Amino acid sequence: MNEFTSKVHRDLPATRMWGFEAASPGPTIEARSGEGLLVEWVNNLPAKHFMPIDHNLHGAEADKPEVRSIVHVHGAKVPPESDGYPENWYVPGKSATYYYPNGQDPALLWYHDHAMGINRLNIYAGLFGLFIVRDKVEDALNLPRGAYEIPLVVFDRSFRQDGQLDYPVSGIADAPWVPEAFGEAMMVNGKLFPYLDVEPRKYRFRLLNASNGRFYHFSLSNGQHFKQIGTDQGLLPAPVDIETLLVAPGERVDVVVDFTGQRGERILLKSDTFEIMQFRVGRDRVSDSSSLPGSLRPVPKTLESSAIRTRRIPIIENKAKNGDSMMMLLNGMHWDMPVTENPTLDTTEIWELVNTTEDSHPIHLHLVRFQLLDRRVFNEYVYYRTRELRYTGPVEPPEPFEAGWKDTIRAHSLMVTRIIVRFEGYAGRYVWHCHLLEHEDNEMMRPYDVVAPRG
Ligand SMILES: [Cu+2]
Repeated sequence: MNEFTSKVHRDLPATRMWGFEAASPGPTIEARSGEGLLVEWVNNLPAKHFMPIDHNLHGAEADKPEVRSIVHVHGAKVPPESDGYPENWYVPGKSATYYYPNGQDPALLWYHDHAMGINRLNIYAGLFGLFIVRDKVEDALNLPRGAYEIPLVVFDRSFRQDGQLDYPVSGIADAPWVPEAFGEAMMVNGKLFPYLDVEPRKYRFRLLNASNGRFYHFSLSNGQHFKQIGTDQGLLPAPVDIETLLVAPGERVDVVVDFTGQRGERILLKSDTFEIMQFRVGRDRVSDSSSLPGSLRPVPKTLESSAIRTRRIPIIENKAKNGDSMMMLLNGMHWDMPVTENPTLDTTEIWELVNTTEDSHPIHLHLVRFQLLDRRVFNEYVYYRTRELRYTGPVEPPEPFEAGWKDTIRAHSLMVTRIIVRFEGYAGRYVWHCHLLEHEDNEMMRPYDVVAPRG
């Protein structure tokens, strides 16, 4: 992890950033399923932070070193000591060597800082990169690959006129935390408003929303559809034709776009009114030997009957007297309260996320992959008064584009979102949290224990 400067656009002076080696996103790590690897994550950052630390936040008190970091690989099934527990941060001059067994299906994972109380600032400064797992089964599908498989890491930032990153503050000098951070400028793979020359053929784009708080509704300006082939944790059973991709912070989508009929066109990747990037399609016909098979990889449904326990977990917002958002809590609990989620290794549970807040929260569990069962609208007033769930709408099954393996799920506002999770791999202490980084840094994160079965 280093500090460096980077030209994000030809019309802007170079921007100070933090990243891996000298890049943000950092170098992409490629791994094969079942082949482990060791990474030494070296903190070579300066001693002073350049983002507004809020010392009121738990874990970021004034007696803590300003610059601390620890790396977590989002979506990786790893032993607890290699997962990057938020309190195990280390300072410049130190490093940690983590083991990634990669005993999991092919997927686009991503590594990023996870340091307690300043995670949102370290990631905004640039501490993230991609980690791709592959295997023979996926290779055999003959999807577009090599130069035709392109990761697109999308995130928003604000810049000052001198080209430097601008992170929003509350206006209260000794309490700068803001409940949500949105940038005005859209970045892809570390560049501002980039374009990509493409050939008139199929491409595989692996999209990651690495924003602190912004949700995207990706679409193409010519009305062309995406073929979505995968979710966070790997391939869908079959491609899904989709016009708009809704992607929350931390989520990934894997798509194929066919530019064959678009020779000479310029096509924008858009989100609502934002223009994200441009595809410039070549005029010359090319041959394309890649394929988009009708079936990809089976995703066996985890049956509700296999769950040994259902946990009902409210998501609650605490407001200040003036109505401002103070913090949002999982299960009404702060980070340093005793562990309440303690599933047994190799068992399956249903988690009912009862979102009583006005925000949609992307909820991420470390270690595991899971499936979305359904979502359902409920009466929040009855719930507040009695803690009873009175449903006021029909059961909404997963959309076809989220009917695969997930590790981050949108818990929609005023809905119950039910996921089914098998806790496999390792016993030990992990975390689960909201992936809106401003929420996560302000108590919307909880430790959880995977408990080894007795005997
Ligand atoms: Cu949240």
